Amino acid sequence: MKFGEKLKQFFSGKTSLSDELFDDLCDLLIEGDFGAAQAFKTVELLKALFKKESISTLDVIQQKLALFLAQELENVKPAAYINQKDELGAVLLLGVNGVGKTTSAAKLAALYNSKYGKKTVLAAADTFRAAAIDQLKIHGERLNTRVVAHKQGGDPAAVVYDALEAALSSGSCIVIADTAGRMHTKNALVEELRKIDRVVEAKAKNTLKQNFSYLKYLVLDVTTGRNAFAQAEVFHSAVDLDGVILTKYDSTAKGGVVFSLASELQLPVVYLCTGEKYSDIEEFDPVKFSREFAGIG
Ligand SMILES: Nc1nc2c(ncn2[C@@H]2O[C@H](COP(=O)(O)OP(=O)(O)OP(=O)(O)O)[C@@H](O)[C@H]2O)c(=O)[nH]1
Ligand SMILES: [Mg+2]
Repeated sequence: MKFGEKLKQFFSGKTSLSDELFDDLCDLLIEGDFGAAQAFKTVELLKALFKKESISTLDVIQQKLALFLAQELENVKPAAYINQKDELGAVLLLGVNGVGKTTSAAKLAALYNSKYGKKTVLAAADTFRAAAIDQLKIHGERLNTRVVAHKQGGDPAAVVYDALEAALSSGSCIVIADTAGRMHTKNALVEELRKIDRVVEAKAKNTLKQNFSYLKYLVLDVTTGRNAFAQAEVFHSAVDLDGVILTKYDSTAKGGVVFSLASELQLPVVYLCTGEKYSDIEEFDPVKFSREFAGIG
């Protein structure tokens, strides 16, 4: 059951507003992967509204909750997307093991092509495992997209550099770099990301004359709940992320972590992935997401 369904049932099962109801709502928000402090703050705000505006019906509280949540998401820096006018661009996909980086790289290649009419180059910057390079090559073949790869064990920054060169020579192209899954607790691996980041920055500044979109997206598996937030904190402090791709929002996902990413890290979600097919990706819509989370619609 989606979390919004739970909230819907919660509201429909109650008849009147009471302190107990607000306490239960707080517990439910925490269960939905809200941080405890934030759940408490949200419920206090609703309580204050309830007293000030003498709200007496539950559906108004539910509407106010959805509105408040959407505002929280809209208060962060605007979601950063590839500028369609830019001839060249690079998107770096980061994240821990198994969250869906490689799948998301392929989905983005398909999306940029179908939506913006852009060519893409996939950069196999996950050089840890030979299988990872092969996995990206299979996607490249299916999508008819060039894949730039080196040998297993190679320098990931060099792969991204070569992919940028390939994009440059083809005129108009977006590089999408798949990187190795790394524990956010391992400093050496996080340092390696900084190196890739420096290479792209330097290339953009020194060589590329055209306007250049450069985006760093963290891929988070929404089913990992609050752990996803801990991952975001580390990656964001290492490389200053532009946004989050939230994957696996297709099963029993809760999704409350989205509000912590916004309010505590000012980090917007840019895409929501809801399955394994190339088309299972959509631009994140804060109002729609908040309404769904609050069990409306
Ligand atoms: N249901 C669902 N499955 C997904 C989604 N995105 C990725 N997956 C699946 O999650 C698994 C891991 O995906 P990968 O793309 O290989 O993840 P990764 O982050 O590249 O993994 P590593 O390279 O091992 O770190 C695969 O079985 C994917 O099919 C999604 O949005 N929904
Ligand atoms: Mg991978």
